[in-house]
Amino acid sequence: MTVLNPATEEVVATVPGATAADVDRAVTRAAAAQRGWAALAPADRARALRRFAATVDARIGELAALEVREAGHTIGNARWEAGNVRDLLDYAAGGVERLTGRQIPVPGGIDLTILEPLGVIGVIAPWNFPMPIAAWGVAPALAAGNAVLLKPAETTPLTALRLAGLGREAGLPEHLFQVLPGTGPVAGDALVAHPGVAKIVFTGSTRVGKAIMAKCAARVKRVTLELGGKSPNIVFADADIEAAAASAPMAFLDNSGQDCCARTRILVQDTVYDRFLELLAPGIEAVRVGDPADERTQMGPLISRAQLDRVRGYVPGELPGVRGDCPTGPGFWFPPTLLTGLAPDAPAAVEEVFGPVAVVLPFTDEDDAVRLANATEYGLSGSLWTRDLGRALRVSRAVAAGNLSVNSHSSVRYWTPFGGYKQSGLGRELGPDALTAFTETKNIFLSTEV
Ligand code: TXE
Repeated sequence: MTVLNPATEEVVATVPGATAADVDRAVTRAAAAQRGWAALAPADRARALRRFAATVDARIGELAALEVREAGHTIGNARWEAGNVRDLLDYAAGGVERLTGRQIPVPGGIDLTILEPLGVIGVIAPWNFPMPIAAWGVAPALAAGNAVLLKPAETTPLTALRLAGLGREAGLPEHLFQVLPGTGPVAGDALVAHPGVAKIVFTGSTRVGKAIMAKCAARVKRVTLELGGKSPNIVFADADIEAAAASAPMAFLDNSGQDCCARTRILVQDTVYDRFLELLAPGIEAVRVGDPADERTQMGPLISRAQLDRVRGYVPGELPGVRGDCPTGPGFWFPPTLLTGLAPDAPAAVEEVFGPVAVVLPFTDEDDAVRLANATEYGLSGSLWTRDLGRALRVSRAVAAGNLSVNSHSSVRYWTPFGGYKQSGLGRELGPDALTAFTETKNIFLSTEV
């Protein structure tokens, strides 16, 4: 597989793709490594993960530079992402000794509920946040006593391979955490189909997620899905309009809009619609798009030509709206774009574009806002801006999404749960229950009457 720098289209590296036979070998080796890992004292497992975190911490700059080259992320974002991997490993390490079972009173004996690791976990990661999303699965899965096989996306295998190297450098047992670069239909599918893989953690498109879920059903394989989103950013007339308008551009332009939580549907109460647009438009035009390695850059390129074509398909040039500037090429550039005057059910208003594109739509009252917010098949996240506490809670409850933020756009923290309603996903990642998702619960009853 050829890895391109999306900002320049230069070849960064070529990486051999794993075959089904490679996956099979990796599963056998991972299963052997897992038995020893699960038998370790919790403190020793925790210590190993902390060493892994420290090794990542010492290489933040190197990992970030690699992310800039293979994914086109701005250097500031890339540094944050590498730091996030360190934090995820540290947080998971802190959970190892707290992963405990229960004793539930039952007459005539003693009842034990114990948590067992699942075995070998397959993590299929996307390219939009290659390092953090991989670590969302890898860190808690390892902490709970599992082995992990990580299949990175075709376009972004390099940071994943480097992370596996750092794991070994930190002293993780051989074969416990392996990276299998390869294509979805070959390496990804082989992981999904393999009887030795106990659970699949997938982040990617809803289309592929559904196919993976169907395949997992054949073996009742455990599966966690984190799929697309089309998140609303609801601005009520009683909000701090200036603050809402100032934060709205980067809430959909960060990572060039290639973010499942991007607030791409800006819903504004009709009485403040014109004023909000007046404040918002200059903010979009002012976003600095260009060389992702430049510290001042706010937005880089899209990941690939295919993604650029997809975004262009949703946004033909003649659509009305506000557009910023971007380089012409080489590289996969698309300008910050806000579409105005679209019908609420236009494809760009309800489907995930996954580019620097948002729509702005007016609403009349609270019920109308909730109706519009819920009018997609997705339900991952959303924001609402209001000074009315009652409204904040009512609307947060009424929007069918896994992660809501009030007067903020923050959705993802490694210590709070994250995941989607409806077709945005299945199961939750991160947060205090992250390790439990990588265990099986076993109940044992011991009679005291025999
Ligand atoms: O995703 P794919 P693509 C959305 C976003 C984007 C669209 C297409 O809307 O525009 O999906 O992106 C692996 N068996 N998101 O085509 O194909 C693949 O190799 C097993 C949202 O890149 O779903 C990669 O590792 N695995 C999103 C991973 O699935 C398979 C992140 C994701 O790729 C497979 C990315 C198969 N048959 C895209 N086919 C988010 N939720 O953040 C592919 N893969």
